[in-house]
Amino acid sequence: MIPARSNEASSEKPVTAYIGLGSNLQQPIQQIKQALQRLGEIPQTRLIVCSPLYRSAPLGPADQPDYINAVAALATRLSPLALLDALQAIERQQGRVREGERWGPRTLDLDLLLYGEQQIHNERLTVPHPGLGERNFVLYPLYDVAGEDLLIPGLDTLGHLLHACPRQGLELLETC
Ligand code: ROI
Repeated sequence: MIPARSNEASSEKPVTAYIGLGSNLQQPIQQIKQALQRLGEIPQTRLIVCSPLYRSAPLGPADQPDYINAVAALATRLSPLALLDALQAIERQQGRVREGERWGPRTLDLDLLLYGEQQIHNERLTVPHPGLGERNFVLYPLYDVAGEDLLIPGLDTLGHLLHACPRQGLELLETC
């Protein structure tokens, strides 16, 4: 008999998933570094590489601190929703409260940007992450870890998206 596949594991072969990290509260640089360490501890998942850290002007209400942003590449055997659960658990561990103002400041945001070449749309998850194509604080660190040939499903190559996205307001800080 073939055992039913648990909904935790999605495939025999690891999938490359890209995670966007952002923080603008409670020592944002430390928040991002702590989160990167925790990404490496997710079950059935390996941290492949992380981008440098960037400081970025807030998108949304301007009366909030600048953000620290980065992108990490993971190799994971978790399904997209199991990975999302793991990301949200890390956000909670680092003091994220979800009742706050929409587009308001936050201790930690972990966005599932890409999951292999899949396009996913359900009540919990949209992949590629909405807004990915216009956000310089996502595209530039994504380029650092994935290069210009990366195909963003349903959109374009990363190189083309970058050309259309000014770097304004983004400051390179340090390697992680
Ligand atoms: N703005 C910047 N610069 N970086 C973010 O990570 C970020 N995250 C958000 C909103 C509030 C949209 N603005 C942001 O969720």
